[in-house]
Amino acid sequence: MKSDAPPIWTWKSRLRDAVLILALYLGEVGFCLSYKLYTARDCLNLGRLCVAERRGSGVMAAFLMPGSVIITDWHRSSEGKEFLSSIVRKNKRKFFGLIERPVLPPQVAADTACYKIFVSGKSSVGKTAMVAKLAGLEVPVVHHETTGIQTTTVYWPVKLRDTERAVIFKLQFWDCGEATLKKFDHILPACKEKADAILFLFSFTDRSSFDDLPNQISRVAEESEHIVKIVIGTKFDQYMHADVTERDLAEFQRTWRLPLLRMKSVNGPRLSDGQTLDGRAGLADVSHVLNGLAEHLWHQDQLMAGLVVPAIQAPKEDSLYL
Ligand SMILES: Nc1nc2c(ncn2[C@@H]2O[C@H](COP(=O)(O)OP(=O)(O)OP(=O)(O)O)[C@@H](O)[C@H]2O)c(=O)[nH]1
Ligand SMILES: [Mg+2]
Repeated sequence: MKSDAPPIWTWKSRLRDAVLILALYLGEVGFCLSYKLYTARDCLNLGRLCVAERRGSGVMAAFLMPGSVIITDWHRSSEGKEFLSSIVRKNKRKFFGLIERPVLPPQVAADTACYKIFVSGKSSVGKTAMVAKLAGLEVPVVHHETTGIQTTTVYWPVKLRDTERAVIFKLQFWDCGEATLKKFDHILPACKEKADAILFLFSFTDRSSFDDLPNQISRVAEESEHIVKIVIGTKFDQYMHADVTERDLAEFQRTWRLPLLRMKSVNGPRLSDGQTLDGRAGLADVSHVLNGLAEHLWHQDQLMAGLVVPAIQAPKEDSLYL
C-alpha cells in the first residue's frame, strides 16, 4: 500500500540524524571529558587547600624564621634596656598584681598585646618549672604535681621589625597538672577557651614524653585552628643524658612543621644577697623562648587580620631558636 505522506527515512533525514547523533556523541564525550578534567582540577585544588589549611591554621603551622617578625636582640640595645627597666628593677624581676602593669616613661610609651597560652605536657615534664623560669620565679627543684589550673602573667617588651614599633607582650600562661587534666573533663576546654597559643612540652630526658607528642598534639590541638602551636623541649641542661637526639628533632620537624624551642628551667645566678635571683641573667636565659612566642603570636594575629599571607617554609637547621 502506497501512502502520500512523506517517507519517514529519507537519505537526507538519515544524514541529519547521523550528524545529530555524532554531534551528541562528541558532545557527550566532550562533556564527560571536561567534567572529568573539571573534577580532577577541583580535586587538585581541594588537596592544595587542605594542605594549606592544615599547614596554615590546623595542626600543621606556618614556620617562621627567627627574627623575621621582631628584632631578636633588641632587649640588649640601649633602647631595649630602657623598656626592660619596666620589668626589671635593680636587677630584680618586678612582679605585677592583677591590676598592675609595667609603667614606661611617656616618651617611650608602647601598646600592650595580651595573650592566653596553654601549657600542655605529660606529668613531670617541666610545665610548672618552665613557667616559673619565664616569670623570674624560683624554679621548684622537687616535683610537686600541680593541682588544678595555675595562671602566671609574664610581660615581655619587643620591637617589631617592619614598623619598628615597640610592643609589650602580656603573656598569661595556663599551667595545669596532667593528673588533674585527666581527672576532670571540664579542665581542658577551660584551658583551651580563647587560647592564643598551645605549648607542647616534652622532656629531653624522657623519651616517652617525646614519643607521646603526636598523640598529645592531636588530642589537645583538636579544633584549635588559628592557634599558635609550639613544641618545647625541656631539661635541655641535661643534654648529656638526653634520650632525644637532634636527628629525632629534625625528623619530627619535617613531619609536623611546628616551631621548636629548647628550655633550661634551672635557677640562674643570684644577687649579692645570695637569695634573690638575678632578674637580668634570668631573662637572658629565656629571651629566645619569649621572643619565639611573641613572634609567632604576632604573626598569627597578622594572618587573621589578612595583613600577611601564610609563610610556609621548610624548617632549616639555622631556623631553630636556641
Ligand atoms: N634540670 C632540670 N630540671 C627540670 C627542668 N624542668 C623541670 N625540671 C624538674 O622536673 C621536675 C618536674 O617539673 P614540674 O615543672 O613540676 O613538672 P610538671 O610538668 O609541672 O608536672 P605536673 O604538674 O605533675 O603535670 C621538677 O623536679 C623540676 O625541677 C629543666 O629544664 N631542667
Ligand atoms: Mg606542674
